[in-house]
This record gives sequence, structure tokens and C-alpha cells, in this order.
Amino acid sequence: MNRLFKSIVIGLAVAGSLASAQAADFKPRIVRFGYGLAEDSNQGRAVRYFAEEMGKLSGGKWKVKGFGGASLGSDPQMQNALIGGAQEIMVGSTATLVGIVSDFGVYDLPFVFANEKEADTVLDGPFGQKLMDKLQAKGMVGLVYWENGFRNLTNSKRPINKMEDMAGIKLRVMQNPVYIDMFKGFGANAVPLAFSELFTALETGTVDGQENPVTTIESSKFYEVQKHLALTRHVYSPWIVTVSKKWYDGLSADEKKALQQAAAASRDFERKDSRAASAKAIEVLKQKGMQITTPSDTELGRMRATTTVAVDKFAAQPGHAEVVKELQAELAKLRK
Ligand code: TF8
Repeated sequence: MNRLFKSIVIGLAVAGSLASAQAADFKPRIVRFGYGLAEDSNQGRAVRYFAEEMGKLSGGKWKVKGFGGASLGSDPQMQNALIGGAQEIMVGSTATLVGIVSDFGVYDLPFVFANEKEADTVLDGPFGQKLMDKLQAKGMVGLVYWENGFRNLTNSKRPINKMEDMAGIKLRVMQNPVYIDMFKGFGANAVPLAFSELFTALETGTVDGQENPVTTIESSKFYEVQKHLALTRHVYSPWIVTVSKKWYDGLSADEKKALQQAAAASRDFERKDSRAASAKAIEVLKQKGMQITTPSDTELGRMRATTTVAVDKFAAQPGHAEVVKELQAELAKLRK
């Protein structure tokens, strides 16, 4: 009796939730979600997770299709496609958004976040939201931050133990002035280049090195063309999931709500998955033959001292001093 009652209740609940998914206002849609990394990467896994969630929440009405390996274009190209309404969703580094909202460069200031927990708290809190909201006036809507991760340095020339070892190394950086200034400060020859062109540039020797989290170094197979890895953790790099505002404005309230819900679920999934992958990546890279160095805290401190030039240059631009101050205030609260 008891069991029968239970199964009736469960049956009604399932029927109810199906009915409400159908009653909710969802249009059948094909949604293109572009990203730059390989399908077999933390980014690809999280895009697939998001697609499944959206499928469930929309009662099967939304078909979210992932396009990996920059097959819809580099990060800056996808941003323009979102603004123009030619693509619905993308994920990429906040660093490549500086051409649209320059304040995003604040996340790129070297050695800002001490650990993942600080990053999560600031990004998911009012500071991260306020910055995200600035995208709307430019034709994009920010949904959530994912983790790209702490960035480390690889190159084909020599092991890096101290700043001087970087001298003259042609190092690919993202298309972002903070990165260019930071690596010039370290003595490297910083070359801005889209990520989609990076593997070939490393392979042909157009550049000697690059910097990215270990997860990306692994999933992009940079170990095939790079011998040395230095664990510098010089910047914590967020990813941000953004959608086209033109497209977003045409969604129903139910659709917007589900989109936000799936995005939040994908964020939690992605961070967990990336952190697990990151913990394993160093061992994998070693097995692949990379030689790994860990510059001492003293050496990292010397590197950090040179970055005041990059930081001051960023802060000197209109509105940026305020943003830097706000971020520092948030961090000070956390460190109390
Ligand atoms: C870079 C970034 C990229 C990501 C990815 C393409 O080095 O870290 O790996 O933005 O989404 O350009």
C-alpha cells in the first residue's frame, strides 16, 4: 500500500514536471555554442554538459550544438558574431574581451588572485556581475564565469628558473595590452596572436613559447612542440560564457530563466572537472616528455616587481583606477 502510494506520488510528480516543461514557453531552437579548445578538453566537456542541461530544461525544444576548435572563429571573431547576431553562444577568455569592455583587463593583472577560492568568490559576487553587466551596452550578455585557470609558461628554447631565462624568447600572448606589457617587463619578446593560430606558430617556430593553464597545454597537445614548462601561475585566467544580446532579447522569460540555470549548473560542473583535470595534467605532461621547472617564490617575487609598469599603465586609463581599487577592496575583505 505504502509502496503503491509512493509510486503514484512519484508518477504524478514526473508527469507534473513534464507538463510544466511543456507548458513553459520554449520555442524550438538550434543554438550554436562556439569555443576555441579541442572537443576533448575541459571546455568541450562543459559545453556538452550545458547542451544536455538545456535540452532537459527546454523539454527537448532546444538543440544546443557545440562547435569546438575555433571552427566558428577565434575568440575575437566569435565575439563579433555574437554582437551581430550571427552566433548565439560562446565561451572564451575574459582577456580577449578588452577590445569591447577594456575594464576586463583587471583580471589579467599579474598575481592578483592567490587561489581558486578567491577567484570564485570575486567572479561570482557583485564585482564579477558588475563587470559582466557592462557587456550589455556592447551587444553581448554575460552568463557565468568558468575556470580557464592559473597560467604557466612553456617554450622550446630552455628551462625557465628565473626571470632572466625568459630574455629574448619569442612568446605568444593573448591580444591584450596587459599581457604584452607584463611579458615585456619579464624580458620576453611578447607577440600577440589568436589562440586558433598558436599550435602552428609553435610548430613552425614563428614563436618559441606561450602561456596557458596546464589543462590547455595538455588538451591542445602543446607538449608535441614544446619541451619546457615553468609553473609560474602568473595570472588566474577566467573564461566567460556570453550570448548574443540580439538573440537573448528575443527569448521568452522561461527561456531566459532556463538559460541562466543551465549556465550556473555548467559553471559548477566545469570548475570541478577542470580542477580534477588540472591535478592530473602535470603528471601527463611529464610522461609526454616535458621538462618541468618551478621558479622559487623569490624569483616569482622578482618577476612580480617588474609588473608595476603593466599595472600602472592599465590603471592610468579612464575608469580603470576605480575598477582596480574595487577589486583590491573585494580581495582585502576576503583576506581579513
Ligand atoms: C588563450 C586562451 C584560450 C582560451 C580558449 C580559446 O591563450 O587561454 O586558450 O580563451 O577559450 O588564448
